[in-house]
Amino acid sequence: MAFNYDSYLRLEKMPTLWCWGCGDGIVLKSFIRAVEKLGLSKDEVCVVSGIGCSGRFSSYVDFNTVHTTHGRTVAFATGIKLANPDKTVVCVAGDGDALAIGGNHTIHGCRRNIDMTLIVIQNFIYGLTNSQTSPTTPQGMWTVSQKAGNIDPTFDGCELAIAAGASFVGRENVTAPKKLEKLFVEAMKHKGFSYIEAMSNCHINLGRKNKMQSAMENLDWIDSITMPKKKYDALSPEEQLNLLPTGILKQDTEVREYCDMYQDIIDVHQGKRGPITQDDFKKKI
Ligand SMILES: Cc1ncc(C[n+]2csc(CCOP(=O)(O)OP(=O)(O)O)c2C)c(N)n1
Repeated sequence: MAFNYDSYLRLEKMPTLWCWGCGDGIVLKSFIRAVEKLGLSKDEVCVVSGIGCSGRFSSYVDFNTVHTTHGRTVAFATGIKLANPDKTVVCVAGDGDALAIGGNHTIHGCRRNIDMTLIVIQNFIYGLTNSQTSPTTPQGMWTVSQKAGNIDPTFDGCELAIAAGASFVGRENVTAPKKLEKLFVEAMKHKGFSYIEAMSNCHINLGRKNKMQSAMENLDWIDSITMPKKKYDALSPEEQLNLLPTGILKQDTEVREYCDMYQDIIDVHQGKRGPITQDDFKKKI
């Protein structure tokens, strides 16, 4: 029997504003399948998104949703999670949203290891506002803000999340929707901050001006610069240059989660326990 996506969608919001062939729809459907696999009711999930094409995500899904300001997804989601620790909180943001204007919140969400999943729809560009450079735009590419070619060095959001302390980090391409779904399942099951990059195409605002005229050409390019972690790890550092590993890149279940630690503070103030000491933290330094 065909999967019933409709029961998870706000059908009155259809069709989406996403361009024909945009990968955001694949992320949306993979996410919905993951929620169903986890057996979560719609009320158990809260989706928070910022501004951007990716930001429309929260309008389309029939969960508890917040469509918040550009770059503030993790900040809003942190408040929501602390007040509702039982909810499965998921942020959806673009690479501009999560890594440029919202980079600070992303770093500190990772550092706190608060239990939520941040899905970054990584399309290498500011899509909604028509092609400005983002922190993940490859050098040399045309953007509307750097028409002579982007000179800004890029960074790898997954490496950033690992370094900042996210306890679960992964990346998958929209060309592998089943793998993406599996990664979402693992990320949402994980207790702690999960950072996921869903590598997607923006053939309209990135591709057209960079010799990738169609969605397929843009997706082929993404496939050409990504590789499963196992294969990637077997390469020399020189061979790894300009390639991005996919799959689960970090999974640490030893680090304490922020809502649990916050409960410790509540317990201290309610006289249920003594003050918090360094022994309360298992985190390796
Ligand atoms: C504070 C603020 N600054 C700038 C904007 C304009 N703006 C809206 S979306 C966006 C970037 C979108 O790019 P990205 O976050 O990568 O998401 P995408 O559209 O590619 O999914 C910008 C700069 C805004 N809405 N608010």
